[in-house]
Amino acid sequence: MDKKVILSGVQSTGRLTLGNYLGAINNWVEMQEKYDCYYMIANSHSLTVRNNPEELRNNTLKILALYIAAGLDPEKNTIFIQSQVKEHAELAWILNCYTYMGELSRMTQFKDKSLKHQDNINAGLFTYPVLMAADILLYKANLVPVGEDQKQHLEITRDIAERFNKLYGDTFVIPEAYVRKETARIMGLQDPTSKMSKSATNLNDVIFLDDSEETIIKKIKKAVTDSENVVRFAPETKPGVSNLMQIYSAITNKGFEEIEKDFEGKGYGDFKMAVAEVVVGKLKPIQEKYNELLENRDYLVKVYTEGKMKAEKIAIKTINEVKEKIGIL
Ligand code: ATP
Ligand code: LTN
Repeated sequence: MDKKVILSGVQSTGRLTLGNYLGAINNWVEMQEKYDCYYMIANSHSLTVRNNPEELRNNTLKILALYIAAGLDPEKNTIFIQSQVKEHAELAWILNCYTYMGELSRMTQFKDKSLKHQDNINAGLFTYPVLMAADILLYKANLVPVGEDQKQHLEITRDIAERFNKLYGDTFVIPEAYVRKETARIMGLQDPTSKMSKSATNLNDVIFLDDSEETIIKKIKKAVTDSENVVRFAPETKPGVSNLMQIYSAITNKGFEEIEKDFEGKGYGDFKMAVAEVVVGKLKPIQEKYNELLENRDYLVKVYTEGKMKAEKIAIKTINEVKEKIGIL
C-alpha cells in the first residue's frame, strides 16, 4: 500500500519558538519514518507582513537549517522552499476563484492579524488560507501536522477541495489536520492564557529556539505561576504551571500524574529548574547542529535544490490535472 502523504510548513518570519518546535516540527520528526513527507518553508506566506528582504532571505535558510538540526532527514523527506515551486502560486490563484469572501472573513487568524497590523491589511493576508490550501492540495496530502491555531485553515482547505471535487470530479484528496493534544497550544510564559507567539512584544513570554542557556533559565524562572506553590495540572485555574507541565511532559514523555507525583512536596522553584533543564537539554544539541549547518551554505543549497526538484514533479502533475479539468490552456 502507498504511504500516506504528509505536508506541513512554517513561515519564515521572525525567530522560531518553543511553541513552533513542540507544536509542529518535533511531531514531524516522528512522522518521517512512516509517511511520505513534504516539509516546506512557507516564505511566500511571510510576505503578508512587511519584511526586510535580506532578513527574509536569511530567515528562509535559517528555518531550513533548523528543520535539519531538529532531526528532519533530507534523504527521507522532501524539504523545499515554497516560493521555488511556482505551482503553489498558480494553484492559489485558481483556488481563489473557488473560495468565498464570506468564508475567508471568518478566519480568526485574519481577524487577529488585521488588528495587529492595522496599517497593512493587505489582500494577501485575507487570501492567506487559500495559498495554504494550495500547498496542501498540490501534494494530495492526507495529513497536515500543525498546532491548534491552524485547524481552521485546514477546515477551509477541506471545504475548497470538496467544492472543487464536486464540480469537476475527484481531483483532490481531502486532508486532515493532525494536532497532537499534548502540544496543540503552548502558552506564553508571561501570559499563559494566550499562545506563545513569535510575534510577541514581551520577549520574556517566549522561548526562542536560539536563546542561550542562561536566557532560557531566566525566562522559565520568571514564568508567571500562582500562589498555591503546588505542581498540579489544572489549565483553567493554574494556566501558568499547567503550561510548564505541558512543556515538561512533551520533552520527557511523562504524563501529568507522574509529574505531579515527582514534584510532590516540592515548590515551583524546583519545578521551574527541572523544566529549564529539560528544555536546555533538548535544545542544546539542536542549536549546535543548527550553527554548524549555517556555516555550510553549500549543503543547504543542495538540500533545497533537490527538494525543489522532487516537489515540483508532484506539483506539476497536479496543476496539469487541475488546468485540464477547468479548461485553462
Ligand atoms: P505568529 O504567532 O506570529 O502567527 P507562529 O508562531 O504561529 O506565528 P507559524 O509559522 O505561523 O508561526 O506556525 C508554525 C507552526 O507552529 C504551526 O503549525 C503552528 O500551529 C505551530 N505553532 C505556533 N505557535 C504554537 C504554539 N504556541 N503552540 C503549539 N503550536 C504552535
Ligand atoms: N499557515 C501555517 C504555515 C503554513 C502551512 C502550510 C502549514 C503554510 N502553508 C501548509 C501546514 C500546511 C502557519 O503555521 N502559520
